[in-house]
Amino acid sequence: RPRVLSGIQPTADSFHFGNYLGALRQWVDLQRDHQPFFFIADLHAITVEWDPKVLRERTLRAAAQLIAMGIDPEKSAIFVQSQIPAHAQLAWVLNGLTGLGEARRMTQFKDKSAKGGEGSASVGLLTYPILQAADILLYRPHYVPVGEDQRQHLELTRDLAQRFNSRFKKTFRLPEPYILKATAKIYDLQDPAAKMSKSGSSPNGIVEMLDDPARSAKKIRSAVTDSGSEIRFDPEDKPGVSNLLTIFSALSGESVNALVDQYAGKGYGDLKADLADLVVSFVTPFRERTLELLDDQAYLTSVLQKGAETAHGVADATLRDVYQRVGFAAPS
Ligand code: AQP
Repeated sequence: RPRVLSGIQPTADSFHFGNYLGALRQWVDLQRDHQPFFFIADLHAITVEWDPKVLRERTLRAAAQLIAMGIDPEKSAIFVQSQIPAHAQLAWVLNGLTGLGEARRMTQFKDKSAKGGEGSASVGLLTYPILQAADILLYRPHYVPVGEDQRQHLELTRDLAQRFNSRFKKTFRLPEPYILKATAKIYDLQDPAAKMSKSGSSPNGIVEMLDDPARSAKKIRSAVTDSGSEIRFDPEDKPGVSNLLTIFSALSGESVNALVDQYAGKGYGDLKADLADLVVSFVTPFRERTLELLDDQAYLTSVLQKGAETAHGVADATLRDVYQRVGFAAPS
């Protein structure tokens, strides 16, 4: 079975709809006929300010949310990145193969470092995509399910894999991004030109999966819509309504065209009210299940331990090949 791998940072108390529709939902689908590795990227989480206690809590919350949304620990290895030292070890090797200019060109680094001025960004923020390349290449996956914002990092990953393979010996598989066009980028409800994101959004522009469902419904009902009153899918002229239609379609399983037909002659308010109800019925059981899982920390820890064992087996073998090929002396 082809292998899939992806990760998510434990940098918020809750995943948001961008994470879920852009990436996590595909994780759930792909685990059925693939060999899946999913990890919680706590090494990545310390490239920006963090609090150790909160980071530890969020790591368990992330595990609980993954299981609650349908990642099955019997099918998928769910693990914590920092528990597999090979990630940081391979990243170090790849650092030596990455140009400074190449790293600086990453738009996520440019955007995030521009916020506080490049001087205030950590070196970790610059080398973030190199660690991400290591995360991926260690497991030799065929596909990496992510949102559109990760496409450039995936390209760097492929470049580094190719560079390593041609300079040393074929070691890494060139992974394919798995990005679903329809939900590749979910937009901020208050600013539909911007990506829904925890760091960029206005609090009302982001729907958090673990938020009080009534509050999420209110955010949907007060989403910014566009001029005119016609409901049609037109991301250029009607980005607000189009974003709502995308979310509606993804959650309901109905096509965007069917929804447009259904709402012909109706107003934005009708669409938003129905979507708000749909969101409530979706997040309510998810939230209950997550809270239940969080009450059973022994179970969560055992899932992560089992996942780490599976991950170790694959990652350590790849790292051994790498160390040997780059010329590190084998321990006696
Ligand atoms: N708005 C989005 N639309 C589609 N996909 C998205 N992803 C994130 N936002 C959207 C995808 O979610 C996965 C996890 O990404 P991450 O670990 O980078 O998550 P995050 O840092 O919590 O995402 P944010 O909110 O975007 O963080 P900031 O604001 O810090 O940059 C990835 O596959 C990502 O593509």
